[in-house]
This record gives sequence, C-alpha cells and structure tokens, in this order.
Amino acid sequence: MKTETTVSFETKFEEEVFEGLTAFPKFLSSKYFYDKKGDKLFQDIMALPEYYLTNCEFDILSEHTEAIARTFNSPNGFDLIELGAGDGKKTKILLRHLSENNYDFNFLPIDISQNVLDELKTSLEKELPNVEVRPQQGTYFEVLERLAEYKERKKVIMVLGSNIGNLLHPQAILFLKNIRESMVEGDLLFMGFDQKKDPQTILDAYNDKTGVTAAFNKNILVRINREMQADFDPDNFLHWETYDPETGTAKSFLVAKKEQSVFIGTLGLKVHFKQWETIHTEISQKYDDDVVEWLAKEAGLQIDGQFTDNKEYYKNYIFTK
Ligand code: AVJ
Repeated sequence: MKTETTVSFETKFEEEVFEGLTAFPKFLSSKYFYDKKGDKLFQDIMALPEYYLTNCEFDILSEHTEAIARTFNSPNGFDLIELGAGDGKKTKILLRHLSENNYDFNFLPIDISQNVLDELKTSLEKELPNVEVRPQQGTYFEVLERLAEYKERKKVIMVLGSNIGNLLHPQAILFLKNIRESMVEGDLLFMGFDQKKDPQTILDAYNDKTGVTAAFNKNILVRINREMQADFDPDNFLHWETYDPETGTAKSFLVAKKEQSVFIGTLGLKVHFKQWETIHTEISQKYDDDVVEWLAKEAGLQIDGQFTDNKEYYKNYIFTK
C-alpha cells in the first residue's frame, strides 16, 4: 500500500516556496520580492539611471497631461482608480493637473499595503488638499470585484509601471479580463507597457552597475531565511539576467556559484543545489503594438489610443470595453 504524506502550509508563500524549490528547474515567484526591504530596494531601482522605465512614464505623463485628462473626463466627472498605487510620484503629475483645472473626480488608490496607502494619503493631503482621496486596501481582484458594483459614473482604471510585465501572456490576458469584468461601457483602462528596444538597454536596466537589482533579486532568499527559518547564503548565488529579443521576455535568475544544501526550517525541507543550478525568479515582458493588440482582443478589450515618450521606449494605452 502507498502511504500518502500531506504537507500542510501556514501561508501561500510557504506553499509556493515548497513547490518552486522541489521542482526542476527551480523557480520562485517575483510577487514575493516585496517585503519591507524589497519595497525599499524597488524604490532604489526606480531611481537608477539604467532603469529607464520610470523616466519614460514620467515624461509621457508630463508631456501629455492635458490630452490624458481630456480622455479621462466625462460630463459628470469620473473616478480615477489606481491599481498598485505605490508612492504616487508619477500619479501626482496627473492629479495636480486635474486638481488645478477643476476636474470633477475622486482618486481611489488601491494597494495591498495599508502602510503605503496611509503614506500616500498623508502626502496628498499636504500637497494636493483639494483632491478627494479614498484609499482601498486589498488585492487588485478583491477591490475590482467591489468596484464592479459601482456604476454611478465613469471609472478610469489606471495601472502604471508596466506591472503587467511580470505576467506570462496567458496570465496577462486573465488579468485584463478581470479588469474588463469590473468595467461597464464607457469606462476606461489606462495601462503602461514597456516596449521592445535595443536588447542592451533592457539588459542594463535589469543588471545595473551598482548591484541594486542583484540585491533585489537575492532579497527573496533573505526573506525566506527570515520568514521560514532557512539558511540560504545569498553570497553563494549570483544574479543573472537574460533577454530574448524574439519573444521580448527578460528573465531573472539566481545561479548557485557552488554545490550546496539549504535547510528550510518551517518546511522541514532540505534543498540541494548543484553547482550552476538556477532558480528562475522573474519575467519582465516587453511589448510592441501587435502584441498589446492581441492581448486586448483576447481579453475582449479595444485599444482606443496611446501615448509614448520621444524614444518610444514605453507606451501607455487607453483601452475600452
Ligand atoms: C515592477 C514588475 C514593473 O519588471 O520592471 C525591476 C520589477 N524587477 N527590476 C519590472 C523589477 C527588476 C518591475 N515591475
């Protein structure tokens, strides 16, 4: 008779770490990069000269503020809903313009982190006191579901930072479908997509000289050490980035520099690494118009317009249902 062992997990994170580190080839999900330290490292990445995405989107929002605001508006105003609001640095360009030009709108930042929302609300109260801010704590899906019931006036759903790039195309389509479900006719989706470009520019953005991205990637091991009583030595791994110009997929790996075993206490799991064995940790997908059009079509959305920077490194698209 076969005996079955049931492994039980305290958290989704534990379950996914178990799954990823017992698989071949090994993998971990980039969604677990973002603990307190990871949030800070990502802020540092956004300020890197190599990480062109931030400046490009900043330029787009600054150059085309008025045209974007006009697209958002409707005769009885609108609600601006931002998924993954973060520190709001880019969003404030839009909010300032909307506020100074007396647009009738509310701002609903959505974030999983209550801490992020509190800080954003405080800074907006100081900098833009006329903007009505209604923070919504939760996952995108929870909050979108709640907002689906809301049909009083036009909803503009905004996702900046090319966050969709962490998803493989089938998951990206599901994400877009999910957003579509919460929209009614007339509502808008405004979303950023990093574009295909010189492969070297992309590799540099994800492999900066100062090693911030390497620390960000390795932070997932540090987090497992702390939260699961594990004994990873981050120095035994190197950060490796690849970019496939055909598919537009940038991939991050942690590569074992030598043979080693790691023990993960709360899982009671011993993980063996051969020398040069990999853990795949992240994808950062790059797009072009054809791919974005295809994703939109698969999700039942239409592209209604786009804004780009002068190098066409990055684009923000307007989608309708
Ligand atoms: C937050 C998903 C947009 O993939 O560009 C930055 C995260 N990873 N450097 C990206 C990230 C490594 C970032 N996103």
